[in-house]
Amino acid sequence: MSQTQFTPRVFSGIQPSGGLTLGNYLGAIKRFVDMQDAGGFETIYCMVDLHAITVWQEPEALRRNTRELAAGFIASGIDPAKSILINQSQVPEHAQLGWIFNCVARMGWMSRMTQFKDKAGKNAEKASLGLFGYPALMAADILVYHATHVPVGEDQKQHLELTRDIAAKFNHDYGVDFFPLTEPVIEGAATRVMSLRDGSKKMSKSDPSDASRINMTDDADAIAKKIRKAKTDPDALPSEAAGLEDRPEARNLVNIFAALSDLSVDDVLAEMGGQQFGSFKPMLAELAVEKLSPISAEMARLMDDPAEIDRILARGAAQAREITAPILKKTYEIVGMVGSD
Ligand code: AQP
Repeated sequence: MSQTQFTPRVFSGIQPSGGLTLGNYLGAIKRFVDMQDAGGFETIYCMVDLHAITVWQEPEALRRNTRELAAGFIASGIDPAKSILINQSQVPEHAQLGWIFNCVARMGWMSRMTQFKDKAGKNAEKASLGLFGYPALMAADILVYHATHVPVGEDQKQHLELTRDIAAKFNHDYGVDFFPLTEPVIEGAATRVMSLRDGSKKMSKSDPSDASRINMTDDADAIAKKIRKAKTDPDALPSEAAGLEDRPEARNLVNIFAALSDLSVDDVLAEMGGQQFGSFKPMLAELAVEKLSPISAEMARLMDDPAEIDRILARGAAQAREITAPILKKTYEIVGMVGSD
């Protein structure tokens, strides 16, 4: 079978399941902006509202969080004139392809997803079916654009492998070369930003402890206080990255510093090695405020005009459907749905 050449296309999304965190910013959005500005790719970025409701969301909070997330994307540098910006539910082909992929993915594959186990915990019986099926919809989000590259944080690696498995099984079962094997792009110093209270846990917007994360809407005082109180150990910073092994909290703060300043961890430690946290933390707080304050101020300004955000998302959905409708139609045709041929 000849190898199809796919248009270089980037897709990624974030759930509007709460306010944006520094983890989402460094692990995802900042890199979305880099890929948009680097050129060479069509870029599509998404507020994945259908994923958010796999756990309970108050409707008004979901609406607000979706608009605030869109404001966060734009304030961070996503330009709706350069990238397609959408909320998932306005592009129905995501969910339609998601159903087909529910029928391609195997129960055994889904049962191995560690994020489901983490999120459902001991209460798996009470988790929604949507939470279990989430990775098949995520595969559809990506493949309904024939996206070739997906920038994500480390925690999404397993879901990206499943996306490739689904594409490969679909292509094999139907004897086609229709869906690409998408490449995950997991790069940079902050692919896994950890909780400020526990270096073994990912910083997460749904962590019950607000002190565990920096929210993109935190003011300068809140950021400084959370960094000052961040858990650390009593030792000074090492001069090389190897010295951070077995020091998860120290490594986390250095990774955050490196990612915010666009330096490597080695460069940061070459300069800061030997410093105590008493002097490093205020520098980190100052850097975080310098980088995040302009974004949160712009988010607040954009949130003053939610109708404009809605217009941007509606325009994005129309552009997106020019890509997704033909891909879904062809998928239906391959699968054998009458009315699509
Ligand atoms: N701590 C993190 N470090 C680096 N990257 C992260 N991402 C999330 N947390 C970190 C990346 O952000 C993108 C969007 O993630 P998501 O909101 O769709 O889902 P999530 O990974 O489950 O994020 P949260 O904050 O933990 O949300 P909740 O609490 O609702 O589950 C992804 O690219 C992810 O890798």
